[in-house]
Amino acid sequence: MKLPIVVYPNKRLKEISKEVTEFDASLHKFLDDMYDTMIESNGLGLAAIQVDVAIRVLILSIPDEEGEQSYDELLEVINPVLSNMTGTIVYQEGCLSVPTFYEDIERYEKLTLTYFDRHGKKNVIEAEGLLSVAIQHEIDHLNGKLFIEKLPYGRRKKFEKEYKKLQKQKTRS
Ligand code: QAP
Ligand code: CO
Repeated sequence: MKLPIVVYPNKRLKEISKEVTEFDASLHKFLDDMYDTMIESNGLGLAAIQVDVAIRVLILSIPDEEGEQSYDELLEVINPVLSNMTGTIVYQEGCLSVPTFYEDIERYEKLTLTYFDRHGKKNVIEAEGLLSVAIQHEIDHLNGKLFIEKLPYGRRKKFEKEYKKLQKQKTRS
């Protein structure tokens, strides 16, 4: 079932999400709903707070070389912790909670992610490139941060102006 997405400037997106303690059927149902929401919205990643639930859960589906998003490639990440961050990478990021805006953002190039899967099993993976960018973007959501907060002052001002203009257009139509 597709869930409604919380969009900027909704204050809910600033909340710090809480650790998951129960890896039960209701969590599994929620993860399935997050997947439907992400796929139907053409997303690569989604954090629980973006569908109005403040728990430390995110999902990622990075397309393969053919640009296909398959369910086997889906990463369900619960209570994530980052370590061994190295290097820098600039990537043009977007966000389902900031629709139609894309900006170049600098992140770590490589990192180690430690997390729990839906059954509460601990996993450790190494990530680089787009996967590394996506992990950092989604973990920022768990800490109440959006990618637009990383923009330099001038670009942030320009964004706010254009975003407000777009929202006015939306309310008129
Ligand atoms: C986060 O972003 C991310 O504006 C996921 O109109 C960002 O799925 C991961 C989207 C950069 C890796 C690199 C955005 C869809 C989707 C929009 C998304 C839109 C429709 C964004
Ligand atoms: Co986002």
